[in-house]
Amino acid sequence: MLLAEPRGYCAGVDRAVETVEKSLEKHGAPIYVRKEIVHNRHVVRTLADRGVVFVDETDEVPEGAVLVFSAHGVSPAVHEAAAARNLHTIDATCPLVTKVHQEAKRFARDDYDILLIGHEGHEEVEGTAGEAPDHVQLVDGPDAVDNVEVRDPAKVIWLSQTTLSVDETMATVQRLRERFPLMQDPPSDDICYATQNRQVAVKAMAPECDLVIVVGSRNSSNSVRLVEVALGAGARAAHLVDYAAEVDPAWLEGVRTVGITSGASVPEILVRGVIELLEGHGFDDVQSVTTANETLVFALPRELRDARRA
Ligand code: 2E6
Ligand code: F3S
Repeated sequence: MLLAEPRGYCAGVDRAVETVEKSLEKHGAPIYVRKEIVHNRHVVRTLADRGVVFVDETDEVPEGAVLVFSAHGVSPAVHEAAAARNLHTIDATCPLVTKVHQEAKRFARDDYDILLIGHEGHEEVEGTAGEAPDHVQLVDGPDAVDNVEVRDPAKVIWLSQTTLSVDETMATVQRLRERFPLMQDPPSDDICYATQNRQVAVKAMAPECDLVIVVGSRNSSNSVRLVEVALGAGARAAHLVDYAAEVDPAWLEGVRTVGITSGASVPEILVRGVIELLEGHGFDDVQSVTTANETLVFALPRELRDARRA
């Protein structure tokens, strides 16, 4: 059994989950969270059991209640809608998503056409695009490039969602650059350190693996990307599971080496469950494949800071 490192929680998820926990402690149940705080079924279920009410939109929240914005970020229109209902808002947006929002605002102010590479319908791109809807066009992968139109090819920049496949994004950028040779690059990487590190680790592990199991939820962009990256890097098979119970014993037939990793929104306890299941199937030689060490920690939102790990 090979264990990819790094895997699991990133600094932004750790901060977002702790933000909800501390908000519960400080304000008492119920508190409300717009969308899933992070895209993980287990995290959402556990918090719901503790009195967190997950809603789709601000209009489902009673006037004056506490509302936490999810790690994926929200547009200015959502902030305004919450203010109009006098909601007490706490923003758990990952600081690395906020950074992309700032870039979108800055280049919109300078009247650039902004080509936002990302997945249609994902909450993060809805929030980022909402910073400058008149300047942002979504580009959902290399095949979407032919449909892009810009006003001035000398004033174009690409930005991206934080959780994309690095390789697919570079393919999209290359196609864009063929059409718009003067296109500018983002001031810094938008695909975040955690997404990149988890992809590098699974790439290092995958060629050795007959099977890679990625722990993560279907709606978790970075988790789904790990399955694709594993397959692209030579794993003979790769599957996404939320829980150990979803591992199909048929997947293990003829498998000598199995690799395990997990998305940035996945608690380690779920990975433990998969490791124990595989140990039960005779995979008792466990080794790590480590490609980076992560030490980044983000401060909690200001109003909760005194409460951190109190
Ligand atoms: C916020 C921003 C980026 O679907 P996605 O991978 O974006 O989200 P999660 O919640 O699975 O991962 C963490 C995250 C939060 N990534
Ligand atoms: Fe943030 Fe990247 Fe995690 S954008 S929430 S550090 S996956």
